Amino acid sequence: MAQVYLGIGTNLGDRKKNISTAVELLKKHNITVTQISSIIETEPVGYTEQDKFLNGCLAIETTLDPHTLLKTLKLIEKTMGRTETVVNGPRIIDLDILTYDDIKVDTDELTIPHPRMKEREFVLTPLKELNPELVDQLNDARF
Ligand code: PH2
Ligand code: MG
Ligand code: MG
Repeated sequence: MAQVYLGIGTNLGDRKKNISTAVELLKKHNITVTQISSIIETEPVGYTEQDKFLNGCLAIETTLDPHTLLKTLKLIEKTMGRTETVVNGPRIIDLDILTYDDIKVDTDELTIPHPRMKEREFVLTPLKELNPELVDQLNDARF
């Protein structure tokens, strides 16, 4: 079983419901959700002309390899009605792989650890709540 941290974000529609729907869909795909952080309201970063987000982090356990997990997360996003908009733009749900055990992945489709997580308070604050040691280690060589 791999120990994985996911970032979750939403700023369209019923944001609270979107978070709980995504958690239910993860479970339906046989992904074990072991921890859910506090869900915080955050100002949009990157593209600022959009509504505030709800953000949080999830700890999950899965037998899926990183690319299969990514495909599953994209499928869940699509199932929930996500469509492509502008980069960093509004989204009904966003599920990002932050870390996967302590492995590194660098392909066209996927980079692990998530390349922008270190600069994003909306990721670091909830992640710190779940695993403060991990956040402290983010500047170590293995990340
Ligand atoms: N996600 C982005 C871009 N900007 N801003 C906030 N506050 N929360 C997000 O989840 C977020 C963002 C791209 O994934
Ligand atoms: Mg994202
Ligand atoms: Mg994403």
